[in-house]
Amino acid sequence: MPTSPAPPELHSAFATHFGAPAPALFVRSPGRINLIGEHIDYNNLSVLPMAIGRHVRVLVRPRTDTKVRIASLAHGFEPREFVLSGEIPPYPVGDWGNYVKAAVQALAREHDGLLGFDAALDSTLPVAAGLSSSSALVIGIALALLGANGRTWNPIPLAEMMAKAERYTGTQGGGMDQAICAGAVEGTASRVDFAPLRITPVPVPSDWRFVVAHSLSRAEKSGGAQQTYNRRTVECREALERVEERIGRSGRSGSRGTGYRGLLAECPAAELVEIGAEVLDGDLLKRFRHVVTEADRVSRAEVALRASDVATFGELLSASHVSLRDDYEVSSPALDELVGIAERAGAVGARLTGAGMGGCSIAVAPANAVEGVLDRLRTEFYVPRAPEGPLGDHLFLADPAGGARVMQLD
Ligand code: NG1
Repeated sequence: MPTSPAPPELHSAFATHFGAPAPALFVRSPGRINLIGEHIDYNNLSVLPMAIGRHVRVLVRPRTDTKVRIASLAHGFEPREFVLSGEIPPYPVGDWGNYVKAAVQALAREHDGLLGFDAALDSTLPVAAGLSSSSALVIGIALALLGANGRTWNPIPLAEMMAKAERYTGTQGGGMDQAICAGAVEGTASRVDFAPLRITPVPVPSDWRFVVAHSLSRAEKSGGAQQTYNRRTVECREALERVEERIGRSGRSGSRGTGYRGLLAECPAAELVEIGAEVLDGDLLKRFRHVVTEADRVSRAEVALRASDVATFGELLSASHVSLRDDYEVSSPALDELVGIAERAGAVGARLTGAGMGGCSIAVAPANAVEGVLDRLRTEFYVPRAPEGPLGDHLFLADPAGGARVMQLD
């Protein structure tokens, strides 16, 4: 067999499901950690994610009709088959095949004459872990379909299209994950700006280390976490409307209709928090305070990253976690514990990453302190819980990786 960048077990799975001839394309689509800027992308505020070297991997063979057949190596993900069109009826809510349909339907609406494909896929990303396995799948499928049809693609328009497309699955998500997955540059994190989408690579200093630690509970965005997530998007809108009304009345107009970004362009975050406290209370005040202070932390974190100032960067990460825990209320006891252990073990900062409500934490540490952090997480969190599978599935270092790619096989 000629050498292939795809693992042999994926080739075997493809042959078992679909027989000869061999697949023609291999797609690799990365997950991400979000360094900072959590739950603000859907408010059109900038975020700072980094693609990592764990991927959804797809072997693809073009078809001469409009069928899409797909098999996953992951346990519990049954094969799926449907016909490509601009109106694809969804599977029941929570079915993994809806991520496949989301990408295919969106592209079928945009491009005439697309034909289907057969594909086998696997993933080196933990599922429902806040590492964006869902968008890695959506972008991976989009590239499989485009590649199978010999179409070219550009990261920005593809990411914009797929951010909208993924809402087919029922989550009213922002566009961070699709953007970093499609547009990441190796060795860098990216500042992602929205409306219009822009991706600006920011180099990651070579002696910074990012520790990813799974809380061992899933952030099931196709289940209860989806309702919480969607409710937060509504709460953010309500809080914004009330503050805009107030600012309009007090003569600070110009911000009406321009959203959180407009507010932050006119007022420093600290002042906005004070204004918010006059017109909001309870949950809405808390959500508002998280959004505006998190946006401010993103700007400062980008400056710290560019200046290789790991101490300031770490402080901002830890402050972000406190805000997500207390004001946005999307942490969990296990995530708080992971963050606490990492900080006590010498990480300069730590926080939950992604949507929260389970999933992973990240910690940042200088290279010379990282072994201590890994060791304490292992002994204090994982050893007592004895999770199934190798420890490296739950606790690992993340390096800044490049974006999704399509490779032709010989
Ligand atoms: P994850 O962690 O992949 O569930 C979700 C959203 C992001 C962003 C983060 C919170 C999707 C596909 N992803 O990510 O847009 O809002 O939560 O910052 O909805």
